[in-house]
Parts: sequence; structure tokens; C-alpha cells
Amino acid sequence: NEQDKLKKAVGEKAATMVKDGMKVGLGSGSTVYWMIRSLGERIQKDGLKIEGIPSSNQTAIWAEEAGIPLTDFSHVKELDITIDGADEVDANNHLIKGGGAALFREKVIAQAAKEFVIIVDQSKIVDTLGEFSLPVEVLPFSWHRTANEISKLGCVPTLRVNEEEPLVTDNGNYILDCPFKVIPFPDKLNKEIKSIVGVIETGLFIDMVTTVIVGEKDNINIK
Ligand code: DER
Repeated sequence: NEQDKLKKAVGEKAATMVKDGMKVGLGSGSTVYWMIRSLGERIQKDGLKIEGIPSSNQTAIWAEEAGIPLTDFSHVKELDITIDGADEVDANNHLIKGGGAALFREKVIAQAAKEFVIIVDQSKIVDTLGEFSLPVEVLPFSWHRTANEISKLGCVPTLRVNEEEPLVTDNGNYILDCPFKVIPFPDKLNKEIKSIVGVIETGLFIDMVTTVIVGEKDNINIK
């Protein structure tokens, strides 16, 4: 469908930014899927030589299927580029991420990269963050208390479930989805949530993005 075409277009565009010899942070989600596919084609056809660090088990599977050699932080100190999707992008290129429950490792590979490139279709562009419920990764031991502390900041968190059971992240933690509706000061909210002991990481990515590639109807917009 139309949205898939846009995701494929921006995924392929981002893949062209990957050069021989690069260490690449591989994000998660259905837009990143197309970027991984495109890198695989370049490895097959042009002999592109890269190594990737995946941000989720699902991404690791897609990367292996694409023939992308995988590495990890025991071998790589810094990444040259990380390419990832997002659930919302605001006018300052702050993000909400975590729709795919991979936000913790996604934020690690984003911070570890010289360049952090976001690939989204136009539906993710917003004026103000918050319509998409903010995912927060929390320690299962204390999640009720953590949810209660977050609710004092202005929303009622819900525990993300998967077939009636709490969803467990690749790191063995839970996800709270926090419907703030509007987040006018994302940097401040991020700091407030992070200061709650029991919060592991939030889906607010503040001042991390280098480039956003936006798939629009008949155009790819770089911002
Ligand atoms: O979970 C994530 O942060 C993903 O990157 C997600 O936000 C984007 O997923 P999509 O490309 O499937 O919309």
C-alpha cells in the first residue's frame, strides 16, 4: 500500500548513506526492514563490506537473512552511522520511539553512532510529541510503583501486554505506554521520568538526531 511504498523509499534512500567499511547501528521496525533489505542487496551485488549491531532480536534475524555480518560492542567502540525508525518526529527532530518495544537498545546504538539517521513516512511528522503514547521500559520488580510515580506527571500508564501476558523486552523488562497526549517540554519530561528509580529508559530521544528522511507522496524530504 501507499505507506509501505513510502517506507521502502526512505529505507532505500538511507541505505545509500552506508559506505564500505562502516560499522552500522541497525534500528528496529517495518521501515528499517526495507533499509536492511537494501543493504543486503548491495552486499550481494556490489560487495559492500560492513558490520552491523542489531537493536533487537527481530532485526538480528532480518540482518542475517540479508547477509549482513553482525558484531557487538565487545568488538566495536563506536558506530559510524545508526539508521532507525520513529513513532513521532517533532519540529526540533525530537522523537518518540518504542512502538516496537526496542527503545532501550535503539537508544544505545543511537548514542554510540557518529551519525543518527531517522527514516519515517510522513504520518510520523507532528508539531508536538505526545499523541502517540510514550513507551517507557521499566523493571518488572517495581512496575506498579513506577506506573504510579509516572501518573503523577500527568497520565495513566498501561502495561503493554502480548496475548494476555506482560510483554517482555529483549532485555527482560516491561513496557509502560504513557498517554500524555501533548508533551510541550519533552526534555523536561524525559528527565523527570528518568529520575524515577525503576525506570530503565524512555522512548523520548532528545537532541540525538542528525538527519530525518521523510517519505512524502511524490517526494523524499531531508530535514
Ligand atoms: O519501536 C521503534 O522505535 C521503531 O523504530 C518504531 O518506532 C518505528 O516502527 P515502524 O517503522 O514500523 O513504524
